[in-house]
Amino acid sequence: MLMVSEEVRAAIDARHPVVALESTIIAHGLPRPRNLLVARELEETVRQEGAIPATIAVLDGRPHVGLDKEQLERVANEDGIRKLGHRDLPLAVAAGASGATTVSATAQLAALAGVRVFATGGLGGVHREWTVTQDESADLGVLARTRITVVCAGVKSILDVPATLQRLETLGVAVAGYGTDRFPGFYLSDSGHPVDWTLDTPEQVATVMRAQDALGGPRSALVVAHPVPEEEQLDPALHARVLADALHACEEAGVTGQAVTPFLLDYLVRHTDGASLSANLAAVRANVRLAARVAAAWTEA
Ligand code: PSU
Ligand code: MN
Repeated sequence: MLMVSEEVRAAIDARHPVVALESTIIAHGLPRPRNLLVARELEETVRQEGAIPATIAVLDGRPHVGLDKEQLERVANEDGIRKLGHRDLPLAVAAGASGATTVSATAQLAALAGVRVFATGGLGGVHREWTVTQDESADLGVLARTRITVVCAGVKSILDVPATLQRLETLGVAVAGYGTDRFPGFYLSDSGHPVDWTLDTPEQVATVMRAQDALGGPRSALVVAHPVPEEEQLDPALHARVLADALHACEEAGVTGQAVTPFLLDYLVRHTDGASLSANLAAVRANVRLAARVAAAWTEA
């Protein structure tokens, strides 16, 4: 049932570095037509670093690991493409549906295919107002039970960052700052919250991955929290102002569930004159590059 592209299959078999990429960021996280350009650019970045990109999505009921040109275009441009968390995968397969995969679904499919390293922008997490809405991304639960290394820029400030860090701790997901002892805030290099561990090189990340496997225990993930370079972050004052407006607009519009994250992301792009998009892209690009280096260090030994 899993459709692994020939190129990705060959790379996995040869222990050549492979980086999984999620597709929700393309279909629902970035505006058209920029999204397709970014999707291609991210794949190209992985290749420049000597690794093979494996973008993951479900097309006509088939989970794909590694997309060809036309398939990537469908993810970026097809109207009605769904957003699929891991719980949606069997339903989408049975219905013959097409959808972009979130971190939770991408992590599950990557692990199934044997891809160990995954790059994304930001993880889903605990939403503000959790006590009322109980909205916590399924990403966290899946990371607690999936042996994958996720390179991300932390979680978006649209979420409750300390609550998300606490949930990661409770769920037993390993978290390390890359080159920092601060948890990054996606658009911002520093969320204002610390992390307990710091890793400074791809080789150190790979050493942790090997220790995870050697130590047994639950098959949980490793989150490598990689801050957006300070000179590319969103201006913190602009960020604080627009975020407050965005959260207010979301509540006013009565947006709930899966629609919350795309609504807030879109609001930020429109009300920062694209500055949030620039910071977003800078973060994702840097993550993809680092993930390729981690994948290389991982497959080397
Ligand atoms: N963070 C981003 N951009 C995104 C997402 C998160 O910076 O597009 C997407 C990811 O695919 C993530 C998903 O897995 O949102 C989380 O959605 P939810 O809160 O519905 O689980
Ligand atoms: Mn959610």
